[in-house]
Amino acid sequence: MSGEYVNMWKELGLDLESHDQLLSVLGQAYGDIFLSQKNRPEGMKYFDFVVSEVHGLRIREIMEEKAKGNIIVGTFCVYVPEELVLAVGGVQIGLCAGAEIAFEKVEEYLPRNTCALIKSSLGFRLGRLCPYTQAADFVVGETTCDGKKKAYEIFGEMKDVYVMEIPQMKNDADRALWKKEIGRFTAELEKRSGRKITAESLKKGIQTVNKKRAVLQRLAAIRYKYPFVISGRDALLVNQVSFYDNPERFTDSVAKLCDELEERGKKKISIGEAGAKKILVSGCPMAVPNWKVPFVVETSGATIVAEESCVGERNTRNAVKDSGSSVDQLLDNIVDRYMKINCACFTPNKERIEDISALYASSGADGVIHYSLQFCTPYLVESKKVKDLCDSRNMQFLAIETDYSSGDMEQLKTRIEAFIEKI
Ligand code: BJ8
Repeated sequence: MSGEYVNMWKELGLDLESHDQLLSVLGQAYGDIFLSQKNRPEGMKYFDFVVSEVHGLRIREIMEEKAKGNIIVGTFCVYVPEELVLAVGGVQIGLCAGAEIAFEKVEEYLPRNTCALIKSSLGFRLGRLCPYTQAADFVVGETTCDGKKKAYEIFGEMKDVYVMEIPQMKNDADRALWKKEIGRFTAELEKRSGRKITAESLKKGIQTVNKKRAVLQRLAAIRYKYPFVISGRDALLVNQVSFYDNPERFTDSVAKLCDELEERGKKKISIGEAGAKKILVSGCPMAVPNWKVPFVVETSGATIVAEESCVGERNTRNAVKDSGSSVDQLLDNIVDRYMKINCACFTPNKERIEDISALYASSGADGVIHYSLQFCTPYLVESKKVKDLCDSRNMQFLAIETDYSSGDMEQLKTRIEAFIEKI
């Protein structure tokens, strides 16, 4: 990334030396994991460009939005409704939490046995390495798992943090609580932006986010039909970029990619070896730049064809209805849609198991790899339920538990290769 951004990074308070090192490590990893693939779709060039400018051009655009008086909202969970942020003219950014950054410092604040995603979110802040966190006017936390909930108390000592209470169950009382929280968040956004949400602005926000989800669903459906026209790595990258790119431009770029993929499908143009096994990955979200498991899977004789994850299907299924003429009716639609995100933090959560079963069938997968981060109690507990589902349906199943280090790459590779051979 060019030196033209150095002043901007300085103003954002980044640790320039460590930031340079981070960019160089990321550039190397990106080359090895993504650019080395053969026969990639042309449409991925847009995403390569976005990643190459992830701390440059996109940050500049965000700073321009800020200068116009639009609020910048950082998030760590797909439960935070982007529709509302757009309705006040703001920009919502899903903050990275996919790399081991400043873990030594982090462990002065959090127990060592905290999941890597939580440690990473704090690490980027403590290490002053994420321009998005620095640029955000405030960060929205949420009461999902215990680790996150408590880590936001620490995060709040270093950054303006607003916490949304997320229900833990799916009953009427929980819906009522969630409706109240959506109302409280709406008021917060109006206060911070100095703008009132209207039925018109909210409808527009809903439509923009629906289009983004619809195009990602289109991408998913193409992969089910033509599983080898794009790698799982590239599809994951597209989903990761959806969290910080301009929504309209992103939607157009994915639509173009989808057009190309359909053509490739018809012409039988493939990225992989004939006979590769098709894998459904299910579990914890893979935030940028967490690409370890997809890389290992796809260099072991398989292609990932679907992700039951918040960076994947769990976040893109279900649109928000845009019918309704008042803000309150539209807020109800938002409440209903978000209550259907079947995160493992809910209890009971049988809907997630049903989702996995349906996705296995629609994607035509040959096997399921359940991916949990170490110390992530919600997903580790549900891993057994996913195994039970797979056993009862004769679906091949492998559970892996890992972190963001590269220390277990060889071990993972051995297990994943053996699993793929067995399918
Ligand atoms: S809606 S999955 S994005 S909370 S991996 S921090 S659960 S200990 S990320 Fe998530 Fe929202 Fe749910 Fe989705 Fe805790 Fe587990 Fe760590 Fe996790």
